[in-house]
Amino acid sequence: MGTFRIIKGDITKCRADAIVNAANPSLLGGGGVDGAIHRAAGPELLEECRTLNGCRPGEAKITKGYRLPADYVIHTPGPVYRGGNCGEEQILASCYRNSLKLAACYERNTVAFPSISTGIYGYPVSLAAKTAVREILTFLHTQSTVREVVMVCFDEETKKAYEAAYREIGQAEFVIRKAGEADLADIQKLMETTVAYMENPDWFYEDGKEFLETCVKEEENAGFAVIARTKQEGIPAGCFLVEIPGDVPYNLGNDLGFSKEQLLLSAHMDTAAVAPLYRGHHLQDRMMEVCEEEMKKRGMRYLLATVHPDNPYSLSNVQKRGYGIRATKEKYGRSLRHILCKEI
Ligand code: AR6
Repeated sequence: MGTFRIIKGDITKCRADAIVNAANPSLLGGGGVDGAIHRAAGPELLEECRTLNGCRPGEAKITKGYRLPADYVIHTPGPVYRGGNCGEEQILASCYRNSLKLAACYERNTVAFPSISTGIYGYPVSLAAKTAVREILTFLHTQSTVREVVMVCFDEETKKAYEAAYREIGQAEFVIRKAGEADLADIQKLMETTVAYMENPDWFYEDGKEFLETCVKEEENAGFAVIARTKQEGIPAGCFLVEIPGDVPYNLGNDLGFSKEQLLLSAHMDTAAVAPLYRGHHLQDRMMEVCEEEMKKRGMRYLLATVHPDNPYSLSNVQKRGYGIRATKEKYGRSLRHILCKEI
């Protein structure tokens, strides 16, 4: 994962591979940081901007940096703040996301941002900072081209707001509890996000997820699910699903030559999803621990898991919790999987 820094300074002096400009939709210059960037880059920047045909709020376009120390300038018009109910947050999030995607596309390793929309466009800085930091960290946790993002704050108050937003995510506390039917939509969203950001979608086995509903139903004894939420705001941060399949052909115990009696005491430690923003908090491990405790209470003996052999993250996670590789074979169509087991 790349690094994120917050500094006080002037972005026009920044030696990043690319700096971001809080532009307006014409891309033809203006006041604030936009004016400062155009002054420092020289008139060639405006000439190149004229060829771009403007840019919609939330989108981003790239030019060379000319006389700036930065090689490139990524221009993104932020939203004008109109009270917060006009889609401002989504547009601001898109500014950060699209600027970072463009930087990665141009293989830039370091990117510097100003505080988009919090000057002339009037976005309250404490709110803007939360959205900005969330988007930047999510991006840094899910790709490896952009290695450093620097937030360049022009004044102390802005810097403090970004530092507070960063602290809030870094020091987040979580509540992990049994998931119920009311959590179903949040769990589905967590799983979709996990697949969307995965390096190799083949690592995630998406079919046969009908049991998800079984997992969250109180009366069912065929599964168990937990959801992790932030303590402060209840934001869904991760989920873990366990299936208790019983004596059926797809019970993984069959791949390990289990007897009928053993099959009835086996649980599939099936699916883990952690929101990219909250990676690094050991959530998968903590959720798995809760699930293992529950399986113990229910009298289960064999905890079974499958991991794609090329997925080093999941493999080291489960091995650290004491699961050993018992077999490696093609499962779920033609995809290779290690089958791991932990006896409790
Ligand atoms: N380096 C870093 N940050 C700066 C600099 C600098 N040199 N100069 C100002 N800031 P603003 P917006 C900070 O108004 O709200 C333009 O006219 C500033 O203190 O530049 O997105 C455009 O053409 C504030 O914290 O951008 C648009 O019309 C932050 O940069 C409109 O302003 C953003 O303030 C965009 O408004």
